[in-house]
Amino acid sequence: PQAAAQRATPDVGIQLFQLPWSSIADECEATLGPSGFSWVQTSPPNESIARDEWWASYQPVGYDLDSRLGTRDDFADMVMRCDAAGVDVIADAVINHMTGQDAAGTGFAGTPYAHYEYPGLYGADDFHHCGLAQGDDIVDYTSREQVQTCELVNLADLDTSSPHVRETIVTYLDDLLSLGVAGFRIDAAKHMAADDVQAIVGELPEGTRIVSEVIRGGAREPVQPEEYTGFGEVFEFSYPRDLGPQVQSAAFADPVLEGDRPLLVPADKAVVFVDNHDTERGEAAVTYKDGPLYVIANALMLADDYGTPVVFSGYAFTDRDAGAPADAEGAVLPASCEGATGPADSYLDGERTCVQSWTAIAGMLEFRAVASDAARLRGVEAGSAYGFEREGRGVVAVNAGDDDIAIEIPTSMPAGDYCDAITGGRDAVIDSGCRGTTYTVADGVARFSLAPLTAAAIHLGSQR
Ligand code: AAO
Repeated sequence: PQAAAQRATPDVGIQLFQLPWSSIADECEATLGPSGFSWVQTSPPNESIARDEWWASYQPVGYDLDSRLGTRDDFADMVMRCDAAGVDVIADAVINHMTGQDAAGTGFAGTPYAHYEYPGLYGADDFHHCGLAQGDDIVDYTSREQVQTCELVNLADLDTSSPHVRETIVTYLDDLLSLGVAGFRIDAAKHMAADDVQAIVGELPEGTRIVSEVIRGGAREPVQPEEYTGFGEVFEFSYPRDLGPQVQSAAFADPVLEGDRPLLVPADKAVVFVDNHDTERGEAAVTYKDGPLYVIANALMLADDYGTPVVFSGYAFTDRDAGAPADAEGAVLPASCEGATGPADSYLDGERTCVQSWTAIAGMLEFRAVASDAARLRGVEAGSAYGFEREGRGVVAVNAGDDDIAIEIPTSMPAGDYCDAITGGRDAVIDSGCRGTTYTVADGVARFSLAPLTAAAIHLGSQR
């Protein structure tokens, strides 16, 4: 039966938040490549202010690749090793702004700077000073002018309409491309006019992947993600805002399956996620702190048919600002995920969540490889349980509630026994049977008995 389970190469990313380059390289070889992640999104690679908080990475001092996460050589080595493992690198590009500290200082790699003065790169004339609010800060997101010409939390806002600024940014991005990165997350893209972003990325080689961060605001916000889809993809925040609360409340509703989902960008422009480094500290309904519910949310996303999913993996925190564990010089410590198979009951601050290593995630990547070309059929609800079929190729089911639930999902998959990809992971079929739970398809129905807070997934490649 495994031979029938042809595999596509699914487009699935993993955000490895604040993980040093040497560790990402190890992850590419040990886990990301073998599990079938096609790209990894890194934290910003350039020199930033020297502070312990994670968000120091979002205050560029310059574009030398020398940061708390590693040197230029470390970065280049990571890109090569990931590429050899079949994993593209998407770098987080902070190009909307420079630092936000009022006082002058010295960057992580020793470069002196002042607010609005970055020797060799930018001077006072290269920045917006909107004059619309105290301290030039954005206070009103319903004003396009404020959003795009005032400062995001005091960060020196580059005038991205200026030829010099554009050239300087393009030179930086070209440098990263010369090391082999496949593309960029464009940080704070909402705060740059879409025309400016388009002009900048238009200078990059064709095929460079661009994913813009444009947080979907309310209808009253004039700057919408749709403006940024002409030259790349965008993170679609409506997706986690829909999925997360459903999982959290164990009350599922089917998405609209015909065409693109309302209020969401077209599927081929959408990068979707359960949470990211901002939302796990903010609006996300479900994060690593929710353990099994987080597995359920990720399983549903990876089984779904809308957008390109990106899984998030960071470190545990109680203080929102706390950086990843670092040495005395501020360099973030390497971390290994060996032995991590699922969410822990509790975490110490700074402990890596290692989501990329979880058995269920590897299993769902295989599910996606086998089933993602098939239609996503209407879901079935049974109390707090919910599931759906990817027509003829896979079925996923979850129970987000507190009671045992039996759920039956009609399917055109061949009758037989299947090994569960959630508990059995990738290659869940073994000589003696299944690595994890066994489920049966009979009479056109897949039957699952699900304990509270568990998930199940079967696919053509997991038939016994
Ligand atoms: C730090 C300090 C500041 C200090 C500053 C300068 O915390 O106190 O002033 O340094 O010294 C990160 C951290 C910041 C940090 C910054 C620089 O999060 O704390 O500031 O680095 O070190 C907006 C942007 C969006 C941005 C987000 C944080 O549009 O681009 O704010 N995300 C990226 C990164 C992020 C990073 C930066 C940008 C800066 O991912 O990590 O900041 O490089 C509404 C708007 C959104 C807006 C949010 C937050 O969203 O729509 O556009 O995001 O508000 O202000 C509902 C609503 C939704 C709303 C959302 C809020 O869901 O529907 O509209 O809630 O969560």
